[in-house]
Amino acid sequence: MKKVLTVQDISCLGKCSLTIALPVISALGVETVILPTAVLSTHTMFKNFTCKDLSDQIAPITEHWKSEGVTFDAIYTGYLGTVEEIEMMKKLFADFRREGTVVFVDPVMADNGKLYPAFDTDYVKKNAELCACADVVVPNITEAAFMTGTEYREEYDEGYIKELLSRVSALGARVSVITGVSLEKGKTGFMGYDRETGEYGVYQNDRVDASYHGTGDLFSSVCVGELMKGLDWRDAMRIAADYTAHTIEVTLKSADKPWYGVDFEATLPELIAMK
Ligand code: PXL
Repeated sequence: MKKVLTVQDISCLGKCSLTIALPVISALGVETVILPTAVLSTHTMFKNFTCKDLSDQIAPITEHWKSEGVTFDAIYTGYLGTVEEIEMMKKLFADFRREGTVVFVDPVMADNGKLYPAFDTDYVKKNAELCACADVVVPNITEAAFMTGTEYREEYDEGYIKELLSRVSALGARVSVITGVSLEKGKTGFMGYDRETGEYGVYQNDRVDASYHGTGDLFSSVCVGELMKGLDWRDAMRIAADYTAHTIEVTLKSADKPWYGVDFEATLPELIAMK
């Protein structure tokens, strides 16, 4: 059985990060090892959430794993929180990377042209360094613009996305994918570039007019699970894009609380059957 390590926070209530990655990747038939970087009472869309940093646990936990001779088929990092933790990820990649290990970095830090409140330019710089150590990176347009010092545009064309892609690709990952890309009115999806083959991958599905917390984590978790099933990155990401859009549609039919998260539990059986 394939084994993935995912490193991100655990927000106990509300759906994002580890409470999505663990059930989703497991449902795809892949063993999911977790390394929680912080424990929060809820995700950050709630008021008055508590947060306990767990970065002092990263070294002892990973040292124990090393003494057990543990290896991973993929390492997937999401929301991390501090520059120190990002730095620790570089060491973790070096310690656990083997021939064929897929290092997948989702540099969660910004959206809609803005950094999340907790982050600054040092955090952006560190994330760009982390992307340089990865095999696959999946920034959204805002994250890609910040990491490459490119102007963020709300209105853009394929030329702008290709320029962003070439700059993200220059950071060093083999596959660079920009998410949340809309190349036609009413559509959304991704555009990616494979540095080894020089090929682009573009996928657009119907845009669901709603924005839910945690959907980026859902997209990335599905990508990682599907990559572990042996799919090509373009197919893995097409399934992830379709599944995420479908799950948003299903969630729209229930109570309206976009800040809480999506009802992925209702759609997991469909994900398992998707090709
Ligand atoms: O969904 C990404 C994410 C994960 N974890 C925490 C977050 C966010 C995004 O805001 O705040 C704690």
